[in-house]
Amino acid sequence: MENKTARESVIYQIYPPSFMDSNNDGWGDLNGIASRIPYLHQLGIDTIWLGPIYDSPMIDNGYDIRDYYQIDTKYGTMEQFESLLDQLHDIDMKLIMDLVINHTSDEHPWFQQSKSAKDNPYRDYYIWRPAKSDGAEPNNWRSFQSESAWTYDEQTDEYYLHLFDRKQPDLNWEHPPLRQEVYKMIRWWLDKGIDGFRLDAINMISKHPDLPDAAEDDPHPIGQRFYKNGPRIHEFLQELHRETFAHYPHILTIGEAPSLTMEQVLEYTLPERKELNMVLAMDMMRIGKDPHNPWGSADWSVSQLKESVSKWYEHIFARGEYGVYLSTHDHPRMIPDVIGHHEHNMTAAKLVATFLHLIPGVPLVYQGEELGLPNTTYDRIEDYRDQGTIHYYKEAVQDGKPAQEVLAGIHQRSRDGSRSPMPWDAHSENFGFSPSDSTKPWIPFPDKESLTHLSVSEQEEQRGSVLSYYRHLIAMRKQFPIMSHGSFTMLLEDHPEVFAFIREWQGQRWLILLNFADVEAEIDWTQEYRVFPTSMVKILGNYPHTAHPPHPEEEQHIDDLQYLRPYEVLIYRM
Ligand code: TEU
Repeated sequence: MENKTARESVIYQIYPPSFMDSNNDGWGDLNGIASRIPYLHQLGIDTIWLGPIYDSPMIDNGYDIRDYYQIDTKYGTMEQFESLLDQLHDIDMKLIMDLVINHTSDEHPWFQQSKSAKDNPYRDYYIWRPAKSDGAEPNNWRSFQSESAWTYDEQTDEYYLHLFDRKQPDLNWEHPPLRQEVYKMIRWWLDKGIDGFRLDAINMISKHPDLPDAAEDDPHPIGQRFYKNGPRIHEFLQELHRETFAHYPHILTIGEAPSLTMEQVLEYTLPERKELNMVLAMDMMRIGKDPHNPWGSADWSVSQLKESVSKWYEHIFARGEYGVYLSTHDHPRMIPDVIGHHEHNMTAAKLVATFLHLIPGVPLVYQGEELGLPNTTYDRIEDYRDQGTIHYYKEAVQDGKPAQEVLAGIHQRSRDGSRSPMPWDAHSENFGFSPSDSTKPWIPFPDKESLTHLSVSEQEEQRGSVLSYYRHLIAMRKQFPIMSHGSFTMLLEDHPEVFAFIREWQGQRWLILLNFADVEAEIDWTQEYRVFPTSMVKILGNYPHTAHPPHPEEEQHIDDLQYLRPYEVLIYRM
């Protein structure tokens, strides 16, 4: 895709199990999504990233693919998929699919063949190794689920590698026939007219050929330095591009490629390298999380946020593209990190929204973020569905940790925190997620009372709702190219609470002020020669009486602006 267009996108992530159920099985589906097209259209987004909907045993909600060419019956049929795609295209909306090619399900026929015999033609589609001479596993890598990255298979007396769950064996990209099969499948989908892909865990497809042991103090997950950004990654991506994407010039390709350096990001995304259109900037979501312990928390601070935004802007913006997101199906929602006081929840949700749409980078909105949904926590482990969460709970409790303490960590960090169903309708027992009131969703709704006023039906009624604020912001992004293309200058760099910056584009200058604290913040402009003295006009704010549409143009002076209220947002044209 041409970079100008890519940069102007607003992408919305649909997590299919939890978006909308049309056939009353408590599980989201394609017809459910189709029934909500008017909602998506009104939100103003132009591109949908649809989570995996392929045939799957669903141990990882579809990131474990059994058949790349089939729609899972839980989601519907291929006809329904094609109809959804047509309906979206009719209103100029794009659909990109999740492409999971680092691994498949262990129920995929390739794996079934592969495990059956060492001389099976599919053997090398996956990564098999014998035990070490002392009987130990082939190496000491741990999976993202924290268990060993190897599972023993009796049939051929060898271990297979899986960076994720044991039911998600890693594909062997060193094996050319496997790569050709993958390319064929990708072309098949692109020939259907889809608009591109989000490539799952794509920087992990090239493993160090020796699969060496990692140092014992390696960060979680142990062994990653030998498979993240591995030796042949760019050779594989360029071949992938040549064999597939190059023949479909209008598509968008977005790589999920955690923990890259900025130099590495450019290697994935510089247009002349012909690999991917963009990668996702994931580090903002990692703030507040302990890098060494997937269940531990760390401090969250505005200065870390500033560091991340500046880093991506300075190194990438002038030369390549990147997507920015603050929540997704893999991370707890961001709001709780930001929020201190419940009375300010909605104001804080609008602050988060403004931040996402005003910083440089292509915004990705995760379903429910536009409602200001908080992170979901359950009091009983039985309500959790994520395998990694359940595995961790069992292990920790077995090791003698008090259950309450374990649950507290899970509340902070479980992926299920962002996976509860969309609350569509406040008047229905199950929030209109399924047609029948009595249908239980696959994962429970959080506390009903708190959810009622956050539902779509309630928010559509309220002028000052988070939903209407999102709609407004997205419309602004379409109207004002400065929001996508403008340069970025950080102000008040050392302010511990206020995130302030200027965006500039073709003679226009906007000043954006965001107070991330739950208390009033004081601003001292004297050091900021770049804005002083300046007269300006307010465009947007998130406090009720300053809400959009803006007041009639009224000049203000920067030196009158000395305080920001808790979680206040102000945007000015200078
Ligand atoms: O996530 C891959 C990923 O790279 C991890 O860093 C992710 O942040 C981690 O699992 C969080 O606990 C992708 C998908 O987004 C995820 O849902 C899948 O489970 C995973 O790949 C395997 O397909």
